[in-house]
Amino acid sequence: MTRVVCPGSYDPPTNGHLDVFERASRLFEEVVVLVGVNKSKKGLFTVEERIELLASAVGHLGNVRVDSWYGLTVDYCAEHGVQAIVKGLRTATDFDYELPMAQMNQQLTGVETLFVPTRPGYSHLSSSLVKEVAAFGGEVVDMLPPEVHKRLLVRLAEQRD
Ligand code: COD
Repeated sequence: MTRVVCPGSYDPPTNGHLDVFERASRLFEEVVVLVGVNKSKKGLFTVEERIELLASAVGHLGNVRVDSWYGLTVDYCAEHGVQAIVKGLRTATDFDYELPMAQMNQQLTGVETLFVPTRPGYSHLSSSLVKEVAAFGGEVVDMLPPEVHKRLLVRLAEQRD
C-alpha cells in the first residue's frame, strides 16, 4: 500500500489545501492529512476542531483520512508506514521554506517529499490571509470548503463579542 501524508497547520483548511488532497488521492492508495501540533502557537481553531473541519472537507474522498501529531513528521512516517510526504507549492517563497525541510527529512530517515504545484486560481490562498480578510468582513466564500466557511464566520463573530 502506498501511503503518503500531507502535513500542515490547517488553521483553517482552504480550497488550496483541499485541491492538493484531491490530487494526491488520485495518485496514492492512502492519503493521511496530518495536523501538526505546535503547543506554543495558539490557533484560531483547536487541533480537535481542525480535525473535524478537515474530516468534513475530505468526506467525499474514500482513501483520505485525518490524523494529528506532536513531534517530527518523519517519526509519524516511520511509525505509520508512510512512504512519502506530499506538500503543495504556491510560490518561490514556499519553495525556499520547503526545500531545506524536505532535505532535512530525507537525511533524517530517508523519507521523500513530493511537491504538487498549486492550481493557478489558488496560488494566492493561505489560511492567514483568508482569516485576515474574513475578520474585516471581506468575502471568502469561494476560498473555503462550505463547512469551514460557516465555522470561520461563527468563530470570528464569537471573538468580536
Ligand atoms: N495551494 C497549494 N498548497 C498550499 C496552499 C495553496 N493555496 N496553501 C497552503 N499550501 C500548502 C503549504 O505550502 C504547505 O505545504 C501545506 O499546504 C500546509 O500549509 P499550512 O499553512 O497549513 O501549514 P504550515 O506550512 O504552517 O505547516 C507546517 C508544518 C506543520 C507542516 C511543519 O511545521 C512541520 O512539518 N512540522 C512538524 C515538525 C517537523 O517535522 N519539523 C522538522 C521539519 S524538517
